[in-house]
Amino acid sequence: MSGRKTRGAFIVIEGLDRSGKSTQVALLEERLKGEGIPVRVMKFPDRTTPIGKMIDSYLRSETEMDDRAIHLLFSANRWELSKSITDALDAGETVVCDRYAFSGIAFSAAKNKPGMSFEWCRAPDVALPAPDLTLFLAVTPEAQRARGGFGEERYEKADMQERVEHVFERIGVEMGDGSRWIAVDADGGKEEVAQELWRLVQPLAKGTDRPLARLWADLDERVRNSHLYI
Ligand code: DGP
Repeated sequence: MSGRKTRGAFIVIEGLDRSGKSTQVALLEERLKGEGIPVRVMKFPDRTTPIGKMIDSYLRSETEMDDRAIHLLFSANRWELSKSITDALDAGETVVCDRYAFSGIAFSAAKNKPGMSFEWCRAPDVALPAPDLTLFLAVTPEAQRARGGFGEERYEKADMQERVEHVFERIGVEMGDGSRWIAVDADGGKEEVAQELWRLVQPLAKGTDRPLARLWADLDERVRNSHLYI
């Protein structure tokens, strides 16, 4: 990298199903490569690992699983690949990730099952590498419908998506100052949305000198400092 920084930046793209996430990740990858920036694209769930294959089978309704068990598998899938993320960042690559821990909370908490509170759903992902920037693609139900409606997978139903959106909203509020989590209006055309994403990503495109943070590290600290931590 020219003007080399300590590490690559970690960018996450989140959103509801049919929000144009995967298209935008591909366009962002193309743009970064065009600028000569080394980029690593990742996607969660990563369905290629043994854990990912179990998730894939669940999403396609080929297997049933306890809601808590599948939640923990989604998280385990992120943990098993977390070293690939940090290795790529250390090597100076910009990591662009299609979904991450925020989907983990949103889709599981949206099930409204006893014992699966927001906090419970967040817990297994505490201390994962924290993105430097998460861009949430906000899309209206009308735009979702106009994009051809949902597919066949387990969560692709309008009422579920509505509940998922509410949890994402809460995550956005709790992420704080607006520098690490930005909601982007994704109802527009793909070039228009891509332009806006690039405007937001560009300041980080050459990497960053900021130490890599950990997700919800303050929660981790609180537990460590309490008498509950052995
Ligand atoms: P995708 O491959 O991006 O279409 O995602 C597959 C589906 O799985 C999608 O409906 C969102 C959902 N999903 C993604 N990550 C998680 C997660 O960590 N937990 C749960 N429960 N669902 C997730």
